[in-house]
Amino acid sequence: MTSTADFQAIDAAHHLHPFTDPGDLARKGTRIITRADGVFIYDSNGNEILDGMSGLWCVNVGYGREELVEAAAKQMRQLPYYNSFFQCTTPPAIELSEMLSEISPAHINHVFYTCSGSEANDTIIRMVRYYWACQGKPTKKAFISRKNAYHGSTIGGTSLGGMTHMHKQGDLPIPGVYHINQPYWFGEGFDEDPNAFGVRVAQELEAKILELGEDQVAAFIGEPIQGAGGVIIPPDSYWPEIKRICDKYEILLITDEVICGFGRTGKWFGADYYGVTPDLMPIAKGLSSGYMPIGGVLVADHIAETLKAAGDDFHHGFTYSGHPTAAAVACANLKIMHREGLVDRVATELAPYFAKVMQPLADHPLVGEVRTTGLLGAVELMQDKSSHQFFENKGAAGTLCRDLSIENGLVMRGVGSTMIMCPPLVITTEQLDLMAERVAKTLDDAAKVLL
Ligand code: PXG
Repeated sequence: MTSTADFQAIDAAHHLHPFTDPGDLARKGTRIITRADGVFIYDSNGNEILDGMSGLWCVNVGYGREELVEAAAKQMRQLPYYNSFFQCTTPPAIELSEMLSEISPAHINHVFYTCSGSEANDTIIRMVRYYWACQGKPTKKAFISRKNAYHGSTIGGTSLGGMTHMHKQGDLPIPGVYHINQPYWFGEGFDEDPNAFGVRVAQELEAKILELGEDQVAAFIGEPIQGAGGVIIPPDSYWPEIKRICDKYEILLITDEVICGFGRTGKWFGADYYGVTPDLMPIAKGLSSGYMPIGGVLVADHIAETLKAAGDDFHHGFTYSGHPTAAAVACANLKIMHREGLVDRVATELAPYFAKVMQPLADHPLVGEVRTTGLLGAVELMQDKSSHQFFENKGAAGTLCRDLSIENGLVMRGVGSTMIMCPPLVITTEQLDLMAERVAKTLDDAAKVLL
């Protein structure tokens, strides 16, 4: 059997990892995850670690689901691959499209398949501009997004996203993408009433539309709750105000459901949670619980009908759009979610329990705020909470805490100095207790170094 040291040496010699400083990783050595079951992952040294991040926000039904393995094997035996170009498709892609239309809002009944969330957002840029051109409004091209948003890592996804460290590499964003402030009350509006703050930052959208001209603006895009940006949960006033503005100026609304979709908030989609009706929803991750790479764009009827009436091809698509094996696994995944009532279970049982076990951590001397919605959670570290003072080097505090967390048997991510969590939707209340215990122990350990 290959030893951990051998694995690490080979990895360092040949593998460039995403979002990683390759020199630093080669010195430290990669953690090699060899298997997983339920909510636990196991590394090559035999450590059992509670996966508080569902892989990367995706393993909603948990690890070790034989049904998904079977769905893939069965489909691969029957028809491992065929494309959905040239007037063709496959039964799993058909079945999945219908299942998606059943769970999505009533006016959303079409899907365009991709392999990832990034490709979904690139698809959206092209589809939205084409839609407006078909509507006789070809000047409506601009996208308005938020600072610190994450919409993927392709050129389109990075541009729509608002991460400046990503923009610096590769001369991005592309022209025609504008970023307004995020609804990050704890970090950027702490001295205001949260709902007044929510309305104020939402109204930056209106100001930007007026600045650019309504006839230039195609769409607004936002994650219902920002994930990679640090689980930023907007005040309740935010999304209704955004929707009002989009309607007023005839701007398409895109809710990026790559993280919030598929039960994460206790509703099928984040848009349902906030009671807003989007025109387009990029999806990925929880669609297959990460068992297969598959994503897509859920498309509202008025857009789908416009494309159908255009009399031209939509010149866009991927070899693996509607991949039958990935689609078969996604269908099986959604069947598990229905059968086990996972979305309702999050809403009625797990979300309240998660909030209950996490909230007491707000009293910890290192913690400024604890926030949760559904099974998304954040614990924000602070140098001095009495004076609302953040750490000078937020990243160092978060990284230290993340590393300690893994030593304590819990995968928790650090975004700046915010520790974030997103456990599988099959986690039990006992396992949530264990998770909260490990977070508490990690905070104690981190406080010894940081305070
Ligand atoms: N939109 C959102 C809201 C996402 O969270 C994407 C699009 C892109 O999906 P793909 O499948 O292309 O990765 C994402 C992905 C992190 C992290 O550090 C988050 C994501 C991906 C990688 C890292 O939290 N989210």
